[in-house]
Formats: sequence, structure tokens, C-alpha cells
Amino acid sequence: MFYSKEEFKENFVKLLEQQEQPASPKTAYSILAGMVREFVQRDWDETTYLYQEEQRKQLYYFSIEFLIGRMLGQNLVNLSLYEMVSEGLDELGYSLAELEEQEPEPGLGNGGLGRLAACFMDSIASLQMPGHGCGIRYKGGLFSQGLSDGFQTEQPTDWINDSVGWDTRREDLALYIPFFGKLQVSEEGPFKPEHKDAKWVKAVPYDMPIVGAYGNTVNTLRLWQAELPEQQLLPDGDIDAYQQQVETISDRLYPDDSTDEGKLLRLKQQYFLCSASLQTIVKNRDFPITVLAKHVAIQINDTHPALAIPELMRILLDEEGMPWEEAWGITTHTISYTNHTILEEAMEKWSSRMLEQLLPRVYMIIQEIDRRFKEKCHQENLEPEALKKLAIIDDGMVKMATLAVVGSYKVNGVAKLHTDILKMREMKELNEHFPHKFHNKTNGITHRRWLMKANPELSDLISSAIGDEWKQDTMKLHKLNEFTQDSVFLGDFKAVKQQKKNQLADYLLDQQTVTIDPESIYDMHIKRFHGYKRQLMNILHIQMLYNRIKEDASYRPHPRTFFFAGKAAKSYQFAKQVIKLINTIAEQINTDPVARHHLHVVFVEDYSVSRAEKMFPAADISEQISTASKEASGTGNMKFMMNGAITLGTFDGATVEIIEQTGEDNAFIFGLSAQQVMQFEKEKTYHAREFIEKDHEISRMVSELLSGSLSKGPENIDFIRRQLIDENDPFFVLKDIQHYARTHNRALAEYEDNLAWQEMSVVNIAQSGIFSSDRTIRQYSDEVWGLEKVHSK
Ligand code: CRA
Repeated sequence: MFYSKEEFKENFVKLLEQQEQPASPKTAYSILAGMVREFVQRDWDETTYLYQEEQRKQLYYFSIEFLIGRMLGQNLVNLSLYEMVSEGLDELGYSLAELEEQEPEPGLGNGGLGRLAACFMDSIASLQMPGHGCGIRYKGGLFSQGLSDGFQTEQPTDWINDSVGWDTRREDLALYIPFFGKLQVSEEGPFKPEHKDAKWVKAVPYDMPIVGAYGNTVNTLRLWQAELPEQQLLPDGDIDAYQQQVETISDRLYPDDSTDEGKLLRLKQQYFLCSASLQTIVKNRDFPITVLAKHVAIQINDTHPALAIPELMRILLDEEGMPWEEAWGITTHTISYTNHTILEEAMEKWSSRMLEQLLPRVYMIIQEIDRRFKEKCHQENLEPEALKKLAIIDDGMVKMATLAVVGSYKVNGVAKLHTDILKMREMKELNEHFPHKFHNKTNGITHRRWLMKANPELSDLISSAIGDEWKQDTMKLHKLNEFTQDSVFLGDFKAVKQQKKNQLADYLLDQQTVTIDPESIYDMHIKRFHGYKRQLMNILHIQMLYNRIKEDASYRPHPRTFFFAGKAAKSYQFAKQVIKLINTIAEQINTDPVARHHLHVVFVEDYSVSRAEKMFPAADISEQISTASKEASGTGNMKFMMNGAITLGTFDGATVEIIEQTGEDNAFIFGLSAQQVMQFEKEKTYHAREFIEKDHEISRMVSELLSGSLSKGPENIDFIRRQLIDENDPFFVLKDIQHYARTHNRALAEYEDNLAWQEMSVVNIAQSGIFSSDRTIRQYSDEVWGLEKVHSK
């Protein structure tokens, strides 16, 4: 333990001396991480003890992804030790920032959903609430991305091997999960199915401390690893082959599910997570099972852990011997569900046949849930179409979202607009059947990582103006509204922004050898690549700007750097072609003797939490340009706002609420509304061709695109062509692009007026407090989970 800088230095040096000299940054990192790990152990033990002692209600957040990011720096921030350690290391000739870079990054998530789970963990612990994460310890997280000739390349990652264990193996808590096999039901006596000839998998938990700020709460993120079970549970035959089969369950995040093999593996992962987590909760409880819902809340993060519903039923029925009604009452008072998307392709459906083979008892229970629910619905005299929508099992498929709604006591969307669309369209029939189940919980982000940790310079500036109460209550950021006319403060803000822009330029020069003009406007579009997120519209607009510069000698706009960052799913050809298109257009523009003084396109490779931490603080403009109605919430939009970037976007997801906070004068909004998009979709009255034919600028740009000259060959854009032309531009790129262009011009003009721009930035920061995940978690706790703050010392 260390409570002063001197003590820290002494301990650090002692440990250092036990190593080979000179110690590498990696070794120094390991030593420091070990010290921090030890520092939190006592609070972790105490928190665990307190929870048992006080018998408080516990939340378990089930999620197939936790995109936690690097831990060292964040733990130091939350422990209020960052500055002390940083100074101490400086004095010893080390740089904390450099040591932080040594930490391998666990990429245990794809994007927003996984990062949300991580922000929630941070908020729950910082609010001193008893809540824990349950996930999977994938050996390989999301692939790391490279570029080769402008194409995305994917390399597997292996964070565990290089990692200083933040997590601890808990062999004592290992469990066993059965797959496959047959059910045997004896004719006599009570109905008690037995699972025969199952293939067993051992589940071993690894516990990670989640260190809360401002207190001594340390919660647990429990990640399960799949292993070969002991001798007596092994099947006959080739053990090596079996071991390999077993270990693939926690081998990789999101295996490619375009093949049946991939699907089966994904389903195994989901059950593995649910069964292991539920078995532990039930086994280690110290209250009667009949009052489970009083002591435990389980939140399922999207439908991936929806098997928790039939699995909890199985445990209550088969292992606890409860009658159906009682078991159902407990289950539907314990589990609640968050929906994160209305995109058809992301709505999970599993084939009944596959489920039945892999999980015979669980499938039997799903059938019974479905049968009983259908019976209820039939009493309501509904139209056949409505009945079909309400079916859990339909056409040989199990609809996981329907199962999740039926088996939960609360269901929420992640932004107001998204929740409204769920209630009015996607889940209309379910909402009518369960009118009080649906509610909204707009997402949030932890300001401790995305402002305090990522942007200490801005944090200090804010505190110098309004004190530092905002760190505990982000609504206090409102006080910054008093500084929007204060030219000294605005000047200071500008200086901080410039500093962050310079830092990013230096970082990218070092990492990717690109030279960025820090005086240019930093315009950022950073998120996963997807049709609806419209990176295509952004790059096509850039091409239009380029054409204008070439054609019009008087058009010489203020220099802008357009940043793109994000990964495309391995099998998503369209998205991969957009990446290639961006990189070829970038090459053309960045080497053009005239255009390069006005436009610069940069693709930041291998976007990750730690890269994101360097990018958000440096942004001037936040691109949130999804086709309205498609982005459930977005959370990057909030990270930009909190760092003073101005949103240029559509009325979609939580951006609608961001604009509600800032007012339309402090953002740049354009494009079709969600209503309009949904109307076009319904009436099929949009014809992309008309835009190509009528608008000269679009027509030129599209013919360049289709000729293949922008992508070094037409074969590199065939999926883009298919979407834009054959599929009639389902994301309304050509419909919105001119309005988008005009809006960019407005932003550019506004940027010329320095003070006005900074004023807008400060309003954005001042109004961003509501998007702290602390607010979101308080709402979940008050309205869904019923947690109480635990008093710590
Ligand atoms: N892709 C939504 O698309 C949302 C996050 C977190 C997403 C985002 O708009 O901010 O969830 N949906 O709520 C999702 O993963 C399975 O659905 C996302 O990250």
C-alpha cells in the first residue's frame, strides 16, 4: 500500500530492483499494475463482505460483451491516485502515459453495446451500488485491424497472454454445463426429466475488480472461461478433439455466424454465460429461493443472454422442485431486458431444431412458455397477424426478442426515439399486451473515462471555473453556461482544444506516419462501419468537395481534416468496400497539389477504446449522420459533446436528446426525419435514380464512383453499386447528401467566427451532464432494479 508519493516511489523502486536491469517499460508497467491490483484488494474483499453481511439486493448485468478498455489509468483516476503516481514516476524517470501504453487492451466487445456495459460497471461501482457484470473471458477479443492497399485486414488478438492479470482465477467456484444429450422422463411418479448422455463443459470464473470512484466500493466483473471437465465427466473417444471443441466456446468474441457451425458456437456461448452465471447466483445465495426477486435483479443486455429466462425456469423447476406458476412468477420478477436495435438482421432468431439438439430441456421449457403465452393471447380475439407477431416459436424459429419481452418484468429501449419506435412499430403488439412493461432509459457514458481520464486538461479548466463538484454530479456542468460570454474562459477553452489537437497529431505521426495540420478543422466520423451509419455519404460528400475545388478556382475553403475510424465485420462486404473507397479517395486528395491544402482524409487504423480516448477530446465536429430511425442511441455522440465538439447530424437516436439539450442553434442538423424515413419505407415512394438524373453534382460523383475510378477498379465497389443502384439506396444517401453538403457549409462559415464557435462548444459541455451514465444507472436503479447505495467508510 502507498498513501504518499514518497511511499509509492519507495515501493516501486523496491520491486524494480528485484527485476533485471534496466527494466523495460513493459516490466515497469507490470510492477505498477501489480501494485494497483494489490491496493484495491482490501476494498474488494470488504465490499464483498459488506454485501453478504447487509444482505442488500444485488444486480447482475448479463452481457456477451464488456468492452472495458485498459484498466491501469482508469483505476488510478478512480482511486484519485493518478497525479501522485504520475509525478512519482516522473521523478524516477518513467512516464505514466508510456507505461499505460504497455497494457494489452481487452477487446471483448464490438462497439456501443459492449462499451455501454463497461460504462455501466464504472457508474454502478462509483455510485456505490451492489452490481456486478457476468460475461465471457474470450481468449481473443475483436480482431485487430490493419490496412493493406486500402483494404481492411484482420489479425487475431491475444490479450490474455500478454496481460498482467487484473483478473483472478476462481477455481473454487467452477461449475459444469451440459450440452446435447437426451431427455429421459419416467412414466411413473412426478414429471422429472433427466438429462442423459450430455457433453459437459467446465466453466471457470475469472473475477476482475471494478473500482468505483469517490468511495471504497469495488464490484466484480465475472468472466467465464470454458475448459475441459474432470475425468468422470469426459465423453468416450478422442479427448484432445473434445478439449478443442470445449475451448472454442470462450476462444473468440462473435464467431462468424453466417455458417451453421458459427451459429451453433454462438448459441453455446450464450447458454454457457447464462447457465454458469445463474447457477452461481442460486447456489451461493443465503436466502430462500422463493424470495429470489427480492434479493436479485438480472438485466439482460440485448437478447444474447435471453436464455437466462428458460434457464432460470429450469433451475427453479428441476433443481428446486417448484411448480410452474411459482417459478414463472419469480423469473418474471427477476429478469429485465434492454433492446438495442430494431435492425432486422440483428433481431436474433434460433432454429428450433438446433436449440432442441443442443439444449433439450431448455427448449422444452421454451415450448411451454410459448404454449402458455399463445393460450393467453388467443383469449384476446386478436387478428391472425397479431397472433403471429406475438408467437415466440414461429416457422421453426425461436424469436429471442419476443421470449425476452414475455419473460421480463421491464423492457427498455436506449433513447426516447428508439423506445417510441419499439412501442409503436417493432413491438406494437407486445406493448399492447404488456402496457406497463416498456420504458425508456437513454444511454449514458462515464465521464470518468471520457472526460476526466481522456481529457484532464479540459477537466482542470472546468474545475478552475466552477469547482469540481461536477465530478460527482455532472448536472453541475450547467454552471458553465455562465461562462459562454467570458472571453478569457473561451480563450482558455480554445487553447485546451488546440493542445488536444496537437497531441493527436503527434500521436498519429508516431503511429501511422501521417502528418496532420493541427490548424485544420478536425471533423470525425468514428464508429463501426455500417450502411445505416452512412460513412458512404461522408466520403461521397468529400469527393464532391474535391470536385468543387478542382472546378472552381475561387473555392478555397478553410482546411479540414476528415477522420474516419472503425472496423467492418469480417463478412460485411459492403462495409469493407466503403473502407477501401475512403482510402483511395484519401490518397487522391492527400496528394493533390491544390486540394491537399484544403482537405485531408485520414483513416485511423485499429480503432479501440484507447484510440477513442485520444480522438474524442481533439474533435471540432462530431459526425452523427445515420439514417434517421436506424441508430438506436449512439454513445459516441455523447463523448464528443462532453469534450466540446459540435454535432453535425440527423435527428436520430440520442442525438435528438442532445439537440434538446443544446438547442438547434448549437448544433448542425439536417436530413430526413425518422417519420419521413419510415413513411418512405412504408409507401415505397423514394426513387434514388431521380437524384442521379436530376442533380448535376450527384450525377457526376455517382458516375465517377460507378466507373471505378475512385476505388481503383469497379470490382472494388460492386457491393456499393448494388446497394445504391439495385437496392434503391435503402439508407437515403443520395436523398440527404445535398442537405448534408449545405449543412457542412453552414458549419464552415460558423467556424470562421472563432468566439461563436467556442461559445457553442461550451454550451455543449455545459449541457452534457445528463448523458453521464451515472444518470442512466440511477434511473435503472430507481425504476427497475431497486438497489440501495451501500455505505462505505
Ligand atoms: N450497435 C446500437 O446500434 C447503441 C448501442 C448501445 C447498438 C447503438 O445505437 O448506442 O447498441 N445496438 O445501446 C446493438 O448492439 C445489438 O444491438 C450498437 O452498439
